[in-house]
This record gives sequence, structure tokens and C-alpha cells, in this order.
Amino acid sequence: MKSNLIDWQTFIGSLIVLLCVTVPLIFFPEAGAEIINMANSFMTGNFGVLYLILGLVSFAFLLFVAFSKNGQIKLGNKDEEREFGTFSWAAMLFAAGIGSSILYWAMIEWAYYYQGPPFGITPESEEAISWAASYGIFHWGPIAWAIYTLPALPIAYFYYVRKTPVLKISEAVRPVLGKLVDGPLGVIVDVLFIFGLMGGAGTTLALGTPMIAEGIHDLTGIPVTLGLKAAVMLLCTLIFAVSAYSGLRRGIKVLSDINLWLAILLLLFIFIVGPTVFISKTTFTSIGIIADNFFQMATWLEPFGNMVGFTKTGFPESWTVFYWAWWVVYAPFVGLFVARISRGRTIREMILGTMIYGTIGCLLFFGILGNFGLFLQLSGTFDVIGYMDEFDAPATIIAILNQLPLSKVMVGLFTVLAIIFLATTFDSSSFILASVVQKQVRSEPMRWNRLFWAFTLCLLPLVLMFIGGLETLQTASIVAGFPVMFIMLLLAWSFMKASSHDIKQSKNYDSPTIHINRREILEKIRLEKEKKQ
Ligand code: NM2
Repeated sequence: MKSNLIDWQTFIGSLIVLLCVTVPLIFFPEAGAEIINMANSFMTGNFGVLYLILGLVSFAFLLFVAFSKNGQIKLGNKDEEREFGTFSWAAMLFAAGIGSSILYWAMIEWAYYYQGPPFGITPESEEAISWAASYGIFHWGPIAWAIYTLPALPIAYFYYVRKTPVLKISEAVRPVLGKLVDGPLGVIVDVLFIFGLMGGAGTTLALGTPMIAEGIHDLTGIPVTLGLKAAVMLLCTLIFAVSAYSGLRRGIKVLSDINLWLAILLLLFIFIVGPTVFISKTTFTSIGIIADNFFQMATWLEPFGNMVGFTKTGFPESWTVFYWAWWVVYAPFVGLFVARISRGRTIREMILGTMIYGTIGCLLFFGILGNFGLFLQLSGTFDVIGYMDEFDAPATIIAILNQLPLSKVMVGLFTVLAIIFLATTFDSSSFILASVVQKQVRSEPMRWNRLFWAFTLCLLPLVLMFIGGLETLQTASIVAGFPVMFIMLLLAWSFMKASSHDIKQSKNYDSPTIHINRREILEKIRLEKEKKQ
């Protein structure tokens, strides 16, 4: 074990933060849950507007960069080929950034909106149904993907253009913070990022575990108990720990490929065997509804909810704000990952690729899985809403699948896919966490380090499950995401500062693809400095 490679301050700092949250929750579960819930309402109630501003600003910023000079910069040397073809690039991106939650929410999100629509619309009305089919797609759409892509800009830029192997968020904000990064502030930035990712992972596990357990129950008859859920969590941990341990090429890539093919199989089957025409029409109509109401959806905060004569629905806090926070906590990690696989592309290609392919991928899941359930409800084939009122969301998801032909095979496929989806997000998370707590990463972080973070990611969810606080964890992203919002701003600023500076110094200023030769620029800066002295 080469312990001198580890950045102990960040390593221990993150563990301390994790223990500071976990230990009090073990000893004072009720008070702890109350405090977390209070913190959540406080954040979403008072700062919800900040999350929505961040979403819209990220979206506008990325479009601006994509079509500016900075977007023309190529990530890599002049004649460097793209490291991955567009198809595998998009597949890996999707597998890392999207986990089992897409299966959960694509299946069931519409049912919540159907009963509790936005904008003061009457529940279960025709209008409510149109919004129900559309809002989920919006929450997994271009703004969300813009949040994901923003951190990739500075990270990819430093990695492939300035050629500093940055695998730390703190390094990516160096152009703004300067030498402060080498002090406690740098450690704080990294620890906050790690804490944020743990919050996001907590939300994912808290949703995914009961759904997978329900699938296993349906197939084997084993009752859904705490023991089963704990076993599911440990099984998933084991799978992604093995994958993270095996590394990028053997573990992570293999799982991503399987993930992609299984997902295509599931979606195709439901699309063809299910109500194909209804699914196509409703999905297409939703695209129009979102395009028409894009800014309204992106800014709606129900400002008069608390006033006399108004009924507060809490929709923005429970949904849009919660979602943006959840994307924010995952964003720096996805940024590190996207950066790593984007060599040879221009910044513009990276931005538009993530936003377009990401949105299309999510649209397919929501369009096919969600509208299948909606069809069952509206055609009177199966009362999804009634079932959900009696049981819970995970049980309803499996019940919807049971309406398909070959239902047991489909439930099996869905459950395996959920496990793999979870694993492909968590193996790359462990990989990135391990990289962030190392001073240097040659090609991959050390193995024991990767394994350590794989298990650590599950510690908090496992503990919370035993004290009955899994629900508390579903909103963990909100609190954990608050500081990460400010890191996002620093990241955007850093990218603009560094890349604009380099473009100005660069010779190939007006070619359609800008090649920045870092060596030349450094030489220039050195000469200028010498002149000044
Ligand atoms: N996001 C995409 O659980 C997961 O699917 C991981 C969740 C941020 C909503 C990501």
C-alpha cells in the first residue's frame, strides 16, 4: 500500500463529515430525521429559487459556450482522433450519469402528477394528464443535462488542453481561487463535492433498493422485509465493488455494454408489445408541450401558495427543486467522467452531444415506460392509481410490468437491469471518489482505495435503513447539493477565465477548430514576465 499517494486531508475530511452525519442518526434516529426534514424544507422553501436559477443559467451558459470561440477548442492535440466513437461515448455517458432511478421515475412519475398537477390544475383532468406525461421528460431534459455537463468543461479543458491530469474538483477551480486551492479551501471544495455525491448516491439507493426487492419478491415469493432490502443493498454493493475493483476497461465498460443492450431490449419490447400508437402520440405531444412551456416550467415556484385564498401544492419544492439539486450533486462526478471519455472532441461536440443524447435517452425511457402505465390507467385495463393508493410506488411499478405478456420474464429483466443500472453508476462513482482522494492518479486510482469507497458509499444508506429512515434519505440530495451549487459557479467561471486567456494567446485564433498549443502559450507568458522584470 503506497499510502503517500493518498491525499489524507481530503480522505479523512470526507470520512469525518460522513461520520458526523451517520453517528448522530444512529443514536438519535427520530430527532435526526426531524432535523433533516426541517433542513430540507428550509432549503427548498427559501433557496428553491437559487436551484432554479442555477438550472436555467447552466442551460444558457452551455449554449453560449457551444456557439462561442471557446466551444471551438479541441480537446487534445491537433491530429488526435476521438478516443471513443459517438455511440459508445453516448452509451458510457448515459450509463454513468443515469442509474436505477430512471426505471423508478419513468414508470411512476406521471402517477404523482396525475393526482397532484402543477399550476392549480384540477387533478385527474385532461390537462393534468397532459402535464403528467410531460413533466417527467422535462425533469430529465436539456436543463438537467446542462447541469451535468457544466463541470465537464473546466475538467476536460485542463485534462486535455492544459495537460494537467486534474482529477480533483479543487484543481479545476484553480484559475479562480489561485493559490488558495493549496490550502484548506481546496480541501473544503473536494470534501463538499464528496459529501454531495454521497447525498445523491443515498437518494439513488433509497429509491432503488425497495424497487429491486419488490422485483425479487415478485419472482421468488420472498417477503419484502428489512432483511431482503439489506441483502439487495449488499448484493448491489458487491457487484459494483467488483466492477470498480476490476477497473475501467474490464469492469466498468463491460457492465455499461450489458446495461445498454438490456435497456434497449426492455424498451423495444414494451414499445412493440404495448400500445405503440398511444406511446408515440403521447410522447410526441409532450415534446410540444415542453417546448411551448419551457420557461414557465423552468421558473415556476408557486409564489402565492401561502397567501390567503390560495392552496399551496408544494409541487416546485417536491419536484423541480428536488430534481435540480439531485442533478447538481451528481454533476461534478459526471463532469469528471465525461471529461475522461471526451478526448479528440471539440468542446461544442461535448456540450451538444451530452445535452442531446442524454435528453433523447431519458425521453425514450419516460415516453415508453411512463406512457405504458398511463395507457393502462386511461384505458381502464389496470387501475394504477388505485393500486398505488393501496400499496406503495415500488409495488406498483412491478404490478405495471405484470400487465405485459411474458410478465415474469419482463419483471426479471427489469430487476436485473435495475441492479446493473445501479452498479454502473456506483462503480464509476467509487472510481472517481478514489481518484479525488489521491494526490496523483497514474492511469487508475489504487485498488484498495476504489474498493474502500464502494463500501463507504453504502454505509449511510445501510445504517439509515436499519433505523427506518430510508425515506429521509430520499431527499438527501437537497441539503448535500446546496454548497455544490457555488462550486458549479466557480467551475463555470474557471473555464471561461482559462480558455479565454489561452485563446487570446493562441496563434490559431480564427480556424474553425481552435488548437491550443499550451507550450507556446507558456513560453509567451514566460517571456512577458521576463520583460516586466
Ligand atoms: N439523476 C439523474 O439514480 C440515478 O439514476 C442517478 C439520478 C441525477 C436524477 C442519477
